[in-house]
Amino acid sequence: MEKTFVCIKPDGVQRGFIGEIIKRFENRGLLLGAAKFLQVDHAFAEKHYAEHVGKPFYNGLVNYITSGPVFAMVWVGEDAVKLVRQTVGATKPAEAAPGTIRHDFAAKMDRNLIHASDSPETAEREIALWFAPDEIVAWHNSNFLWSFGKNS
Ligand code: 3AN
Repeated sequence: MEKTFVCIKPDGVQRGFIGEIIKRFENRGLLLGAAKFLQVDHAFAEKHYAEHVGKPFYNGLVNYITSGPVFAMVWVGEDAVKLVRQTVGATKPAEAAPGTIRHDFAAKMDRNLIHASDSPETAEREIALWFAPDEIVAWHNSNFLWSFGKNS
């Protein structure tokens, strides 16, 4: 099953959306694989945002994600990367579809609440950066096949 990385950024934590956001992924049928609440430092944030080095908004991104605690998670399911990106919504909240997290809880890109991996390859890299292998729990809840079962 595909895994993806999700991080509720400092604004999402401060504004009290951890529970709402977890609920949306649970509602989608995805399975929680790992979770932790932590404050990241600049060196760690630079690793996370390595692909954005040199862009004009890079320093702002690092400052933003280090400005308070974050809630990091792994979510599991078939096509988990795509499902999660769809539930998160477009990078710019003004362009995010109604019903998405960024539409429903955010107003501007600099405070877009949440990060989610944009491809399975990125997900692998980000999960390995944020979680040790033994922090990822391999389990299935009893509903898993009601969300990801295949008709035969
Ligand atoms: P997403 O978070 O939707 O995957 P990315 O990975 O393209 O978006 O960008 C990472 C973060 O960088 C975004 N969440 C956004 O806050 C910021 N960002 C992306 N493009 C810009 C831009 N043109 N100007 C300012 N900030 C940006």
